[in-house]
Amino acid sequence: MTPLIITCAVVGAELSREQTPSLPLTPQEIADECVRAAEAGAAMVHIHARDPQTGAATQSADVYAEIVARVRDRSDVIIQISSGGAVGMSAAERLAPVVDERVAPEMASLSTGTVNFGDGVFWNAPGLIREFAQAMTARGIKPEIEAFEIGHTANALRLVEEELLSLPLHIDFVLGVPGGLPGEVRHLVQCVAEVPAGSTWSVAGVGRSQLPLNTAAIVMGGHVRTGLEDNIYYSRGVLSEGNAPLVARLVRIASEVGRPVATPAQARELLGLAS
Ligand code: KMH
Ligand code: ZN
Repeated sequence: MTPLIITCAVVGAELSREQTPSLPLTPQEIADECVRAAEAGAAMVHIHARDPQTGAATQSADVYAEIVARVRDRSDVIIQISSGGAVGMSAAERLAPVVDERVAPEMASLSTGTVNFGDGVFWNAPGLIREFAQAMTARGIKPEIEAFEIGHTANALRLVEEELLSLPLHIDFVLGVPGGLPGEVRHLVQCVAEVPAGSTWSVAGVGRSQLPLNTAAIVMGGHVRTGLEDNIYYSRGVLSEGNAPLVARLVRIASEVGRPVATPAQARELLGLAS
């Protein structure tokens, strides 16, 4: 069986310490969480930066550079930074860490469509998507396509036709966002049918859909994203004590069904990243 790539989204942009005390906020805390997730079995981390003073989401290249340096010092985990940032950020703000040479991530998220996001709108107009794709391709940064709706895969394939992206893609279906495609297994099955041959996919389920969707992906041959960004609970009403327990549980499930877990080196090979 293809080794399972576990991605851990350690912090996100929307959560606060009031919701979970284990949310990492400073560069040191975020880097520590990345390393703990990697030690638990994650081959990749999806990183958002937070303002060290206020804890608010930031796309400051300075802060990203510090987090990334701290992770690289201690781990060979694949670093994927967010180009999504938080609802309401401008395109230039969101792109800042992607184009900063000090950050130079191997991967960055690339949302390929606008979606309602709770009471807000996560705005990804065609021009913005093209600009982001071009910026990543020009720097050799592999995008992780974030698909919140089934049509977002078709939007990514349009970028391939326009030669702004190249195959194979890596597509992460982010399901269960209030305002986006819901997070039942039947929705995932529909999404997977749209993945072009030779491309890889993973699934992130928001809230209570995280564990069932991750489990389905493990047996379907896809990959998984877990982490506090998508879900802060370990079980009903019980907060997860950080990211590592969520990762460790997926390692155990994979082991029970005979699916090996990818090391960062194996993940790089599966994703076509330079090693
Ligand atoms: N914070 C969300 C509005 C990404 O990281 O690329 C967008 C997001 C997607 O988290
Ligand atoms: Zn994110």
